Amino acid sequence: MALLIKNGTIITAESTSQKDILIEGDKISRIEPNIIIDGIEIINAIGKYVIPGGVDVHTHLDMPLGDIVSRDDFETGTRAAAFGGTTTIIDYATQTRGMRMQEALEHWHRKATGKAFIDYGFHMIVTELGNSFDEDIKDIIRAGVTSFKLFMAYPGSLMVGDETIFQALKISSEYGGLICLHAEDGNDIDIRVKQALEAGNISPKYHALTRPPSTEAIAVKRAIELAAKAKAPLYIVHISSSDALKEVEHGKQMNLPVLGETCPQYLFLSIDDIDRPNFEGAKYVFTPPVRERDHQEALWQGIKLNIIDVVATDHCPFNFIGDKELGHDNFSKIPNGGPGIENRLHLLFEGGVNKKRISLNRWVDLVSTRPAKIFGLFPRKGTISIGSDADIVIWDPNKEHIISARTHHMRVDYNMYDGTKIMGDATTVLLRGKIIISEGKWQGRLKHGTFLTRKTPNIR
Ligand code: DUC
Ligand code: ZN
Ligand code: ZN
Repeated sequence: MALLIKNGTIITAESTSQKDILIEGDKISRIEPNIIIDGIEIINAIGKYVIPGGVDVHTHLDMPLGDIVSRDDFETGTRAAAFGGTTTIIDYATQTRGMRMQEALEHWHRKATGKAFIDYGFHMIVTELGNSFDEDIKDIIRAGVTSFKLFMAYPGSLMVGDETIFQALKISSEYGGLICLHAEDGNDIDIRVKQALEAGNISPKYHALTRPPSTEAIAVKRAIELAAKAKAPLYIVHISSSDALKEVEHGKQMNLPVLGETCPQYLFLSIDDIDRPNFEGAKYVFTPPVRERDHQEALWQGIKLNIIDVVATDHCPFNFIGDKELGHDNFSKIPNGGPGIENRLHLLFEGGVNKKRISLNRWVDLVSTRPAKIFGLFPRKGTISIGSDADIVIWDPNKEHIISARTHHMRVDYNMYDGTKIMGDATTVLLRGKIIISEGKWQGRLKHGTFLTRKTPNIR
């Protein structure tokens, strides 16, 4: 089956061009001006941008948290992602204590197989290394899961000590893997949380006030020192503050292989949101927390200066009714996480391109190309080039779209950006040459999202 995309403006991280794209089977086979072939299906992209499908490298679908589970599974989450122009995700599989990494991976495969509408890979969350960690890390990398996440926060559940982080950095880098770190000082935060609750401070905003920027920056600094000692690359997930950003900048200035990720919530939301009345602030409880407004501009600046490499979502949806309410009388019991898988390209386009903070090419780089490169998917994903998977989004820069929980496709009862006006939207979306959304209408009858075995990361 062949398909021709005509008359669009192709935007990649490197270039902007007026060319047609021929797709044969799963792949892009020709990119040339004015391709004419009779008798095949044509998509007319006149007046539209033609971009590589978005790559969201930070999601939590079907993720258990205490007695509840994140509300989107691999079916609803990947469908919502596609509506926003994302065609690849990397989700976090979790190895809990006492469990081998292989077991966790099989478990996550069972969650996703046959359910996903877009392609997916996994990272492995590691909560303990165990006796055979060297073998385990090697096996997991061989299975195509080439990155691992460790936590410096949540003592008693996810947090690991510096010795574990150091070992993981060393061993995984020997086999070409990449360590992703959740950098917040968990012990310091726990003391602050206890003090707040003892003083009767129970409302959602204390989630942010007990995790000040210093608790993030100190952890980022320590993490970079550990990575330098281990001579290993390091990827800091969900950077939320200018303080943490400065540590990453410093690491980069020292020529250390440190990479930074931020998320739209840190570019668009602030402490004013978590302080909304009637417990509405709970909708904005995720970790690290929202910050004072001036951190937003610092992060945009970090994007401009390439201190931030990737914008991912950390999509981890819980309902306001029923889920977030669990913390009505105690902010520390509010499930941590917010929805966003559908709106990443929208928000970065509006706040970045339309507000003239970044170019169209940098937009594509941040949401597709750079994450694909870093996490071993390039050039199969993350670009429009001959031989790449035909994961393509037709983006209409003139289509107005107001974000709303009433119309979004995520299976969650609120949207953190409700009412935000976006000029620009994904209108047609292709996954490996198959049209899954056509002019805004769902066409994805088959769940033909597949697991991606990733190559070793490319951090340059
Ligand atoms: N960290 C994440 O990356 N996601 C959800 C919660 C958390 O602490
Ligand atoms: Zn985290
Ligand atoms: Zn996360």
